[in-house]
Amino acid sequence: MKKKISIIGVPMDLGQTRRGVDMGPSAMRYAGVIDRLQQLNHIVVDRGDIEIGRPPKYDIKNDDNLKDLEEVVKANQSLAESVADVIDEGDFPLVLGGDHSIAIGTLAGVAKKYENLGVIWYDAHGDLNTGETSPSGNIHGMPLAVSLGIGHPTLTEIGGYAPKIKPENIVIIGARSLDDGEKDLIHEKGIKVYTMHEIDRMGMTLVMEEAIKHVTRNTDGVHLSLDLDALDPQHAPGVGTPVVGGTTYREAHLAMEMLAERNIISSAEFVEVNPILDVKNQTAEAAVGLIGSLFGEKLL
Ligand code: 4U7
Ligand code: MN
Ligand code: MN
Ligand code: MN
Repeated sequence: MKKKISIIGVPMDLGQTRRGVDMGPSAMRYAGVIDRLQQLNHIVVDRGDIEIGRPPKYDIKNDDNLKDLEEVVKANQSLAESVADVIDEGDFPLVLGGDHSIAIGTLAGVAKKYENLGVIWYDAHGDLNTGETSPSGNIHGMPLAVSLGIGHPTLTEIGGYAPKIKPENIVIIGARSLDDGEKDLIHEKGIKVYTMHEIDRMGMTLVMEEAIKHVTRNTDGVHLSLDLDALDPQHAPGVGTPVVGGTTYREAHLAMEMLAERNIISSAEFVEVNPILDVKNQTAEAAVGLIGSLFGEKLL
């Protein structure tokens, strides 16, 4: 199905401490994301990049264990506005990161426009930390909690409302690294998680069938948040927090192809591509390939 897709780049790297992930949007553009989507007959508008403030000194934790909080909040506020504008204009928002802290702004913009938003969180991690539970103070480990309304109020109130999403509308896929506080939150809120164990055991086909069922029950839109570290580091080496034992290149494509077949995704973001850590832009190219599959690319 032909779509009008608006691309928003977010050169954010302040949600974590490995510099270079701010170049992710460029790397995906150079890997041909626009051509790839135009080849599929979609109309593509590149809205350029969100401006990111630069702190006088990087990686300074505040008293709440949140690094570079002010700049992260500012950028996410403006991202939320851009994303909401894109939806108001009837376009599909495709956000390119940047570290995963930008999901706070993306979801603040998207959820404003949906009553009951479903979320697929494709990631090695849960991103369910708060300043209290985080071992790192890195905000890219917190966006899913923040969107549930859990965490520092300056983060949860971005966009002027909270929460953005409900625990029963979320599915996490590909998890293999969860901190204790995140595990507690998953149990407490009853969040559906397909860890690598379930993917091994059931196969990606069944996992995606169940996941799609889960996020489309009672929802009026579904957001895909894809962290490239969900893929095994063999296939996506250019990420800041790689974890061995991830989904294969083909499993990730199959997941995207199944989402395309069902045409359920109404907004998406691809995050954590770090060109400094990458090998010949392989991770950005993998991301662009996955974007192709999500938007309907097929061999025959
Ligand atoms: B990503 C971590 F402790 N959980 O909070 C943390 F393991 O957006 C990693 O998924 C977070 O890449 C990874 O710092 C965040 C850590
Ligand atoms: Mn809403
Ligand atoms: Mn991750
Ligand atoms: Mn993540």
